[in-house]
Amino acid sequence: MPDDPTVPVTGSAAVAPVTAAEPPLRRLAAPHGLALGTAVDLTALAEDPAYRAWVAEQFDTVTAENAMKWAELEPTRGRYEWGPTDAFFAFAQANGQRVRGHTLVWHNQNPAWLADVPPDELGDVLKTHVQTTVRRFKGRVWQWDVVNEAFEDDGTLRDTVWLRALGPGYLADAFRWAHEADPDALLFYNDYDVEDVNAKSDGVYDLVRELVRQDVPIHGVGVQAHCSVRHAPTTLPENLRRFDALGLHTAVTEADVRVALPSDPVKSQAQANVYRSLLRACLLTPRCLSFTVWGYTDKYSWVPGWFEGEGAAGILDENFAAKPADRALREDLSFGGARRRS
Ligand code: 9MR
Repeated sequence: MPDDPTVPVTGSAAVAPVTAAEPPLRRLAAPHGLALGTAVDLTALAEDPAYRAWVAEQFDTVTAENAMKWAELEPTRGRYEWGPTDAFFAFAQANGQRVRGHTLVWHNQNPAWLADVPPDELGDVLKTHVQTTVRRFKGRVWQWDVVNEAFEDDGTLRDTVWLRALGPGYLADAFRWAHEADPDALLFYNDYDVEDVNAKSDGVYDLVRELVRQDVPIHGVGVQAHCSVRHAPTTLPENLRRFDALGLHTAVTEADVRVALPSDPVKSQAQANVYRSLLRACLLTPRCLSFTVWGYTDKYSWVPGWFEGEGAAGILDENFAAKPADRALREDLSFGGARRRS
């Protein structure tokens, strides 16, 4: 394989294993001003050398798949457990990787003790959590998912513990609290099923436009992009463009593309096409900063546990062999001129 990242990588028909001589994804992405990332399973990172090596070599941004969620950080009220996350940051630093912090305000994976907090104390408790966490990693988080999944499919605000106790103002407050704690971090709103222009992404658009108008410190919108070959976005470029036009960064934050099991070559090729369309949408959007896959190998994928009969959603199979999807990403990053950043 050529060592020059501008030379195309070929061969999506017959999928050859990626060899050590090939340029890593991160190097192919660099001329585009785009960071290539993956979610990281910290247990696999500690126990599986092949997994660890691939994360270290291929990606320039990493997201802890679960370890930075509130239930993991503060299982007992008032006692933060930073150990696993510190190890994750040390790994990222050793490999020259930037961290996407995931996530501060969510309705899921919150500590059990939160259920016993009286509603009139929830605002203080949330502020303390946001600021304790952001301060702990001040200067070391590139992008924070400040608020995650706050919308329903119809574009209204999701009925969560936060909306009920604090009203809709909790969204702006969360961004202000995070900004106070680390003025240099890029602060994102992040959600799923907002890839297309649809009722849900319209709701997100209206919210962030209003936050921008009010000078609330929000800097970006993350589209998760949990897709399937049977349900692939068709209007992602238009959608990202409208957020870009507000002056906001965008990012593809959790890409995966599941197929009905068992997979076969036709499904794998269809999957590659979806990955390719996600990446292209990001490349077409001047302020799209990063393209993160939600786990790169099927070996540790969350998908089969959540979608009965579906899986094989990653770019590498369970044996770390490249699928057409991996080749498609390499091809698209290799062909075409580097995009101009605005
Ligand atoms: O991949 C994560 C999985 O291991 C957890 O069990 C699950 C619990 O909610 O969260 C998964 O990650 C989610 C992410 O944090 C937010 N967007 C949707 C992701 C997939 O469910």
